Amino acid sequence: MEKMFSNAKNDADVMRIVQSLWSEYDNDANGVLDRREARKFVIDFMTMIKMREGRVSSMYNLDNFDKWFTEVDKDANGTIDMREMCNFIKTLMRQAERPKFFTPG
Ligand SMILES: [Ca+2]
Ligand SMILES: [Ca+2]
Repeated sequence: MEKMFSNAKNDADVMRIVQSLWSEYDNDANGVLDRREARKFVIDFMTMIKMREGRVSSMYNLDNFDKWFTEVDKDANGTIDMREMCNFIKTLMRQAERPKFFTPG
């Protein structure tokens, strides 16, 4: 997973990665992540960021999972779709102070 995201260079890459990972987390295959499914995604994603950056913004700490979920679930329908997840990841990448989240070239 880390390797995939470190190779992401643009929005289309992010979308492609999210699509390829989706089935791994969408256990009931209904096309969206509910809270339980999203939690697993967040745990994996945050573990990756932590290994990379040595820290995680408190916003993305699992203690704040409910806050995170509300933030990412833009249309507030209780599930996270691919578009919402992509927006979250892109925002996170833009917010990263150090651009090393992206591997140059
Ligand atoms: Ca699902
Ligand atoms: Ca939603």
